[in-house]
Amino acid sequence: MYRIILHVDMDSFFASVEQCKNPDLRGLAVVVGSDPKQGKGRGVVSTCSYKARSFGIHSGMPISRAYRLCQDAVFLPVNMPLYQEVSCRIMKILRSFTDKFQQVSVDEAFLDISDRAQDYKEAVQLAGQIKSMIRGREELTCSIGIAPVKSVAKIASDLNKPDGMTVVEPDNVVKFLKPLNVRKLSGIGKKHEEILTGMGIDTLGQLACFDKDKLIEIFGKWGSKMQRLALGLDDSEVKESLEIGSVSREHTFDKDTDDPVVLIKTLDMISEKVHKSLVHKGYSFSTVSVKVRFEDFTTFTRAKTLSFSSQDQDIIKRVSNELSSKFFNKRKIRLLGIKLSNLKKSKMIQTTFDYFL
Ligand code: TTP
Ligand code: MG
Repeated sequence: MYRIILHVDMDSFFASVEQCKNPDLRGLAVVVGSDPKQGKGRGVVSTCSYKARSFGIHSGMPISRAYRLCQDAVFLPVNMPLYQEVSCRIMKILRSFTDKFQQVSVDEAFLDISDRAQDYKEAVQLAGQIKSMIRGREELTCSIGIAPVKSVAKIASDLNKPDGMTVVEPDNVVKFLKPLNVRKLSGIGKKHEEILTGMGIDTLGQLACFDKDKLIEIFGKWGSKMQRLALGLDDSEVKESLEIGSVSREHTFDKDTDDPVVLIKTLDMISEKVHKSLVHKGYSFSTVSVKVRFEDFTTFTRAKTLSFSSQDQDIIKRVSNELSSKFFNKRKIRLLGIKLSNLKKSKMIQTTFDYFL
């Protein structure tokens, strides 16, 4: 018997919440980011409204570049407590539809509704109810993917944004995945895409029928997993994950280096990545750890715990700099990494989790 899984993802979440708070912003190009300073700051774009996207602006882009693309855009700072409050209410709505629920990030969740819907027709009706409840209560839109497995539901929710609904019935899974670019699969980033392209693999269909041993040789275990996912085979359950231990990112240099300028620049880049992941998951941290691996593979870690919980990117940069700079000017470095731990959900989100336990 097949399962029916929904992946719900809010549309341009931070920007849409800002538009709700200030309806004058509706229909405008709204850019939310760190250090926006009316487009003159040095931060990056967290997200932007769909109108802003039509100018080519997107998440991760420097604010200065966004400003060059659209000078009329409204630039706003990230107001995380507000987004977490709204997120908390949305998750509460979603939980009311099923016991099998899994929040994945501040604006997305999986729902296994196999027990609630007889078939895909009923699932579509239920998804419609979810959309109208979120619209009615929060004046926000979301996009929903419906499929028999989580990985396919996630891909589907992203295909018709904003305010979309994409249904992939069990018999259609392979056909649906076949023409899609490999990047659609969560877990395949830019680096893996480049390697796959080099192997002549652009689509999930090509990945699905590629020599499995070769994939394992290049990607290890992930090689066979990605091939299974490309075939629509994903037996992972929808289940609540209340705590994540840590968020970390590493960078291995193409060529070992002792150049302090390169090392500090790389550390800043890793700080940005790890911060992005933290914010996306809706956590704050109180411990920052760094990992330094020298050319001979000797590896050192150092950590610092703050007396408070934070989501501040500058703190990550400052502390990781302080902890790792002691290792600079010694031997050549092969790898740098940053880990954030002692993670906490915001108070609002914790209250909801407690309530439902
Ligand atoms: P996403 O769901 O990836 O993006 P989105 O909701 O803004 O837009 P979409 O309609 O395409 O789903 O991320 C949810 C929120 O997480 C987003 O509103 C802001 C935050 N975020 C960052 O802070 N940095 C990032 O690089 C990304 C991708 C998201
Ligand atoms: Mg979203």
